[in-house]
Amino acid sequence: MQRTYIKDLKNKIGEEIQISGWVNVRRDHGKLIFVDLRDMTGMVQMVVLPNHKEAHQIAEKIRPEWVLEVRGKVNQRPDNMVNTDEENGEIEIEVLEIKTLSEAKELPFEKKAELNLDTYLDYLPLTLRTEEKQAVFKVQARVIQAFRTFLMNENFVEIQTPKIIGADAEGGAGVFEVDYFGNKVFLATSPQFYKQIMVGVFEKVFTTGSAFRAEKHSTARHLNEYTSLDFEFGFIKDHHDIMNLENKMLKFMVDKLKENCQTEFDLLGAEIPKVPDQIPCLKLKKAQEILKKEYNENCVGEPDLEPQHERWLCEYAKKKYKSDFIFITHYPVSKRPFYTYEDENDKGFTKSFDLLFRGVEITTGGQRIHDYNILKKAIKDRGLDPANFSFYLQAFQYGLPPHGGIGTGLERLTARLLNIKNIKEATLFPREINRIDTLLNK
Ligand code: AMO
Repeated sequence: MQRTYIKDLKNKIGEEIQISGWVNVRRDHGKLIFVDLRDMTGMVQMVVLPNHKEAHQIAEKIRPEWVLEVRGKVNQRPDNMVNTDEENGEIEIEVLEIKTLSEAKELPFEKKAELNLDTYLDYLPLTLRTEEKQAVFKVQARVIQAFRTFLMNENFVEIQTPKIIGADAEGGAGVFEVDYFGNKVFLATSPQFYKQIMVGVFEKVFTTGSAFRAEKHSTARHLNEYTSLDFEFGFIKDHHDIMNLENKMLKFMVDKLKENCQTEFDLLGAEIPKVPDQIPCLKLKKAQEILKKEYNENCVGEPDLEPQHERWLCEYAKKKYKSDFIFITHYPVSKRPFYTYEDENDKGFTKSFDLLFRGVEITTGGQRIHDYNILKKAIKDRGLDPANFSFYLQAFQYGLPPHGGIGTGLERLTARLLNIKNIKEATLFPREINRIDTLLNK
């Protein structure tokens, strides 16, 4: 018999069917055994009657997470048993035969139990199976899909970039060293060099993949391995072209989330954000003046924003512009990686930006230096040796147009979309200083 997915059972009342899935819960009522079975499409209540002896004997033993193949009959529930709040609340499967595909050991805690973060992380193969966690990562999958679809519609070409690299792009960021057959190389902190090189090949490119940062601290917004959503394109006028494209991409993404993920947002009690036609945009200096005026915070002239400043600026953007997003531009040259373009009309400051969303920076982007000699000088000015970047520099010797792009942290974006406080809960298998799957100090 062919398998029926649980979501399709409603249309098969009175029919004999076969379903497969995991036991969510078993409840015994005298001789009747009720089992909720779930598959990738939903959940249904099954009842095992004592007259189906063989099935009943198996049902007496099964525990949550056992994997079953069940033959049964789809019955309409009696009126007094209908539960309109429940998915499939009007039907019930009368079990005729059970085949155990896999047993599960006793669970260490109730699936619905509130767990502390460490316990949640210790048992991910199990704790990821809740409806809430499924919702988080379904939304995340849709975020990537929307990013990809939007850019492909805009004629961008998807590329894959290496994760083992010879020289680091991001400067300030912590870098993991790797022993590569006796040579010291690094794990990529971003796809930066390669996406720029590929502008010389395809003009418009994007990539999604792991980026590695040797963050020595464990915070609610940092991971040691995260997923970076990057695009890069040529023939721009300035950084506004890039911000406009990201703005358009976010609008598309939010539309797709409304289309496909409203149930997941409702389940998690989160609101799909509105993306304005023009996300508000402030220069860093102006943002700092606002912080002083509105929040009595004197940070004017500081080279960067603190996390609390980002939260305040988002609060301000919500109040003043009714926007969950705000761009901050013109960070000082000294605070940005060497490839960042200096604004010729605002010397010392860059045509680069961060995008803040619900209190956290989710994107960095900007125009890049495309002139070989200026870039070489920028490398030297940082005390770095251009010879270490000779491979990347070739792209500029053989002609690169004015270009720029963005990098967005997928997990930060997911966390902010769904109001998840700690980024680790928006990451399937988070890597942090104390843990690679299991605690490192154990
Ligand atoms: P940046 O270093 O600001 O810029 O990183 C871009 C975005 O990546 C995310 N991110 C992180 N997420 C989780 N844990 C981390 N440790 C972490 N570090 C960064 C953030 C951040 O906004 N090459 C540039 C991008 C560009 O200009 O195109 C870059 O990597 O969401």
